Amino acid sequence: MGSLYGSLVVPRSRSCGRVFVVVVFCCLSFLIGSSLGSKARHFKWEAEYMFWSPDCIEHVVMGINGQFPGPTIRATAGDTIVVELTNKLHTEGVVIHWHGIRQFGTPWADGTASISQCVINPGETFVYRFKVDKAGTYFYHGHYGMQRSAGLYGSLIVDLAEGEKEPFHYDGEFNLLLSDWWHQGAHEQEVALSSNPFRWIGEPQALLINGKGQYNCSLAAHFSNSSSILCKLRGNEQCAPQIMHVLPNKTYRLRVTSTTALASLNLAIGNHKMVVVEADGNYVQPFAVNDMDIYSGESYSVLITTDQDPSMNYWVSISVRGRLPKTPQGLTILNYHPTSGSKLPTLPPPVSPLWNDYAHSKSFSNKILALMGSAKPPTNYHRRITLLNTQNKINGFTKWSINNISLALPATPYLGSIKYGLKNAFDHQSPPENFPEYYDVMKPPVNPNSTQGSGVYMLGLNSTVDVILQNANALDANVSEIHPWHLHGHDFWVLGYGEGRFSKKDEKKLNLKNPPLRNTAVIFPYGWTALRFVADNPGVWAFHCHIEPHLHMGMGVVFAEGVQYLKKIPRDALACGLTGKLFMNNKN
Ligand SMILES: *[C@@H]1O[C@H](CO)[C@@H](O)[C@H](O)[C@H]1NC(C)=O
Ligand SMILES: *[C@@H]1O[C@H](CO)[C@@H](O)[C@H](O)[C@H]1NC(C)=O
Ligand SMILES: *[C@@H]1O[C@H](CO)[C@@H](O)[C@H](O)[C@H]1NC(C)=O
Ligand SMILES: *[C@@H]1O[C@H](CO)[C@@H](O)[C@H](O)[C@H]1NC(C)=O
Ligand SMILES: *[C@@H]1O[C@H](CO)[C@@H](O)[C@H](O)[C@H]1NC(C)=O
Ligand SMILES: *[C@@H]1O[C@H](CO)[C@@H](O)[C@H](O)[C@H]1NC(C)=O
Ligand SMILES: *[C@@H]1O[C@H](CO)[C@@H](O)[C@H](O)[C@H]1NC(C)=O
Ligand SMILES: [Cu+2]
Repeated sequence: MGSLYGSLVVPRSRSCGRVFVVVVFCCLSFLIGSSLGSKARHFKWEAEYMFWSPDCIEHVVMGINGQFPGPTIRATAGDTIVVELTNKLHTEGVVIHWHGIRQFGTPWADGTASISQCVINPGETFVYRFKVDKAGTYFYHGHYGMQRSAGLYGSLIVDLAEGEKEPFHYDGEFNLLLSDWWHQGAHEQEVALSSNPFRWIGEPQALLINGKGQYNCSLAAHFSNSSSILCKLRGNEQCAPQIMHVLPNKTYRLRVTSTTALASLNLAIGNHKMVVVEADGNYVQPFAVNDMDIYSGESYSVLITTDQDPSMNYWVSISVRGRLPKTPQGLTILNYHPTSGSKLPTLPPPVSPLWNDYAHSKSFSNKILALMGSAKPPTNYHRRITLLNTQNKINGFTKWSINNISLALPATPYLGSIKYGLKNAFDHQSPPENFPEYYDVMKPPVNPNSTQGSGVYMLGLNSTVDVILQNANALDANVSEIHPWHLHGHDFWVLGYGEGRFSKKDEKKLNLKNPPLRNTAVIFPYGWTALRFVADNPGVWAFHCHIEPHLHMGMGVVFAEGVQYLKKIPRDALACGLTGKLFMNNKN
């Protein structure tokens, strides 16, 4: 069997070193942590365009401090993160959203353009200061235009506070930040999606694991009958896979996050089962699987045990789910030391489930339940909002709408316009709470036209809100897509998934006993998903499909609660639009 990196032989000590480093780091941080407690962690970042070869082909990507993906933030629960972000993009604004961090007391640091803040102009610096209050696996990404598609993302990992223990054991860990990559630049994609006639961006050219994929060659070429050629990589290329070096008979925690623009993924590791233990920063009842789905916006921790033949190597693969795949699997290698060097696995990569085997996906989603002892949802809700997801036309342009309104973000961030009672900053009519009884979710809309809007769902502070996400047929017959919905500022309980239109009889089947807490939940084609959350975080919060083109086409809503209780919103966050003018006229 061939060697992956011709001349590269990974010395044994590197892998041993990894385990030692973890141990030493834990001891050190225990000593420091126990005497000093939580601390502020400062970062100085510059967002910039740069040349990079994520999939062995050079393109322009959006990076941070010359890195793609951006630097990993590692912190301890209770710490304050301070990121001084300077915009070095020259011709466009930028913001960064800290995905999964609830931003209690700091809604202006949520990093959503037009919602929580004004974009940071070229050359300007904005300071994100917020507390990471809960251990878990998170990430960050751009939240303006399609900057996430351009490559603006990275990992954010929060360790448990000193003295606390995970409800599972592991000897070492790896981080797998998953994404998808197009050769067409993000600006061009944006223009394509906003054009009439509509131009779809198509499937990604490559799937990336920690920002690395291969477009013009394959690590597994010798297992396929296609004409793909075997990658000849030295190991130091930007697109060379990051090999996961492990020791036999150990347990590893894999922190898996998906920041894909479009692709829903299935992750598998040859010959190894994965035990799911964490979802979106919350513990789940552990369960073992051979492969797992992950949708954009989600994060998981899974445990693997290195109990397989250590003289072999094993594939780690990601493949597209829910859309007819036109993108090769993303691959890296699980490498047991010392005997197996950098050899390619002798078995073909795992075969992923059929892209449209939704029963497989639903079975996985339904296995995710809260770990015993986790916070339970309130038994009753105060308000239920049903959100119908449809694809529509607006003056001939293709959009996504929620209860017939396609979200069009205003120029002035809601946080400021609501706080200061500015009447003309956004639509003051509240968006619909439901959709007409007669609407057939199984068929293309009879009248496909909808409208654009910028209204807000104003929630009572501390009220319990149920959201029923209702999927439907898109514009074309027999098409209904997957949409992973992500809520800012809160976790929600996922009370259940179901088929067709949500009805009274579904009500009784909702899980109030051990629903998982999450920040992202999928709606399956033609299905519904029921969520519950407590609106206990004063601020304005986006709730949207995490598929970047869908959000760009209006697939989102805005929630606000308790904004009047916010004392002082940093002016830096609101120095644009009508709030910018307000400050200019009112200098004190
Ligand atoms: C693949 O891309 C890399 C980087 O651009 C290039 O060096 C290499 O020659 C390409 N290989 C093929 C077969 O096109
Ligand atoms: C490749 O072709 C051979 C012979 O036609 C076939 O037996 C095998 O299953 C094919 N493999 C794949 C991965 O399609
Ligand atoms: C791993 O554990 C198995 C079963 O306990 C044992 O047979 C094997 O020798 C161990 N391998 C190593 C490399 O320690
Ligand atoms: C939808 O809007 C278009 C114009 O944008 C119009 O021509 C068409 O008749 C409308 N469809 C219906 C069913 O009203
Ligand atoms: C959406 O709006 C159009 C045009 O106003 C209307 O004809 C259609 O019935 C509405 N659909 C729903 C689901 O409310
Ligand atoms: C909301 O809940 C918080 C925390 O439980 C409490 O401090 C606050 O007073 C409540 N506010 C309202 C308006 O109910
Ligand atoms: C949609 O599916 C139905 C039932 O399976 C079928 O009768 C119909 O022809 C399909 N329509 C299209 C446009 O594919
Ligand atoms: Cu979507």
